[in-house]
Amino acid sequence: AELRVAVLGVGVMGAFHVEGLSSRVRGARVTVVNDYAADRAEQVAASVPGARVEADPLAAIDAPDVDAVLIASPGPAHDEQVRACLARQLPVLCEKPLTTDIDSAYRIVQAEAELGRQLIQVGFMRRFDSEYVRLRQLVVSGELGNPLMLHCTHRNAGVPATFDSEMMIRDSVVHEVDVARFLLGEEIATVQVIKGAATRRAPEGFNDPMLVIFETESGRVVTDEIFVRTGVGYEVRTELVGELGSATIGLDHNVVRTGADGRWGGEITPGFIERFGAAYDRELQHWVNAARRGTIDGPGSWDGYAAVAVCEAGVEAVRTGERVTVTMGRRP
Ligand code: ISE
Repeated sequence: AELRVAVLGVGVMGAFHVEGLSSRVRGARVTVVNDYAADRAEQVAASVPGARVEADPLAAIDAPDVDAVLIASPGPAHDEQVRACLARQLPVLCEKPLTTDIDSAYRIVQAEAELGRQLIQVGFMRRFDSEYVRLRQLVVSGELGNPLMLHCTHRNAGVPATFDSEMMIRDSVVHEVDVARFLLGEEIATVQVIKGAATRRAPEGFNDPMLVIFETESGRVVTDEIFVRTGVGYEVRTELVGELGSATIGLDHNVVRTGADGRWGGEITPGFIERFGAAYDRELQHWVNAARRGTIDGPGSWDGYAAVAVCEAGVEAVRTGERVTVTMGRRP
């Protein structure tokens, strides 16, 4: 039978997932839509035959016509919604961050472990991007030798005015945290943040861009330039430096090189939907297939928790200017 999905939060990401579940992904359909903005929920539900609005997210999770839940609400809403899904033993795809503080994320890890099976997939879509998959293969095959460093660039054209340094860490850098764990196969041990000069596009007192420096448990170094108000486009690049060579991804996306007026040029993807659209769909299909089989196996609550733990240290590193050690509980 088709997987009947409730989608909580239909902003840019949630609305894209509703479209994906309704058209590009097989084996699922959206039955319930929820958003704190009622008109937004109505508008999205109206675009899907058979979907209805449920004003209360917890009622949406409890609805009889819901087999699985996709959470794309703002980060602070995740904790309660994920726990309600666990209580009903429903498969859930939760957008990053899993939660916005380390204790709630760890409680979720423990609650899921007590159930004895994986129900949560966390929305780290880069693991489903063909270029990141290729990088991981290069690491596993040993072609580049022992990986020594990772250099990441993460730039957004723009973000909402409220997007402060803490959100830059928890909502944006969280992706590089997962990429580093995914590619290197180990935990991150320390975080340091260098602020530098800020763009005039940022509100007074905001630190944008920042350079984040991670050190892994084995001592590998990962750098991440996070710059969310470039006014240029969406640029996500990663270079892996190994003992035998290096590899870079994210240089060109859907690029058409044009020549006119004695100049050549191309376009940069404007945002994450254009850059990672295919990865989001693959992520979603993977989750739907797994939920129908009854065994969720994508990036899970532990990956979500580890990322929250590193981001927590990152937020402290922004505040103190110190190199901060990541504190993590034991994996159940
Ligand atoms: C957003 O929430 C994302 O997840 C994007 O991938 C990231 O590039 C952006 O900075 C975040 O705000």
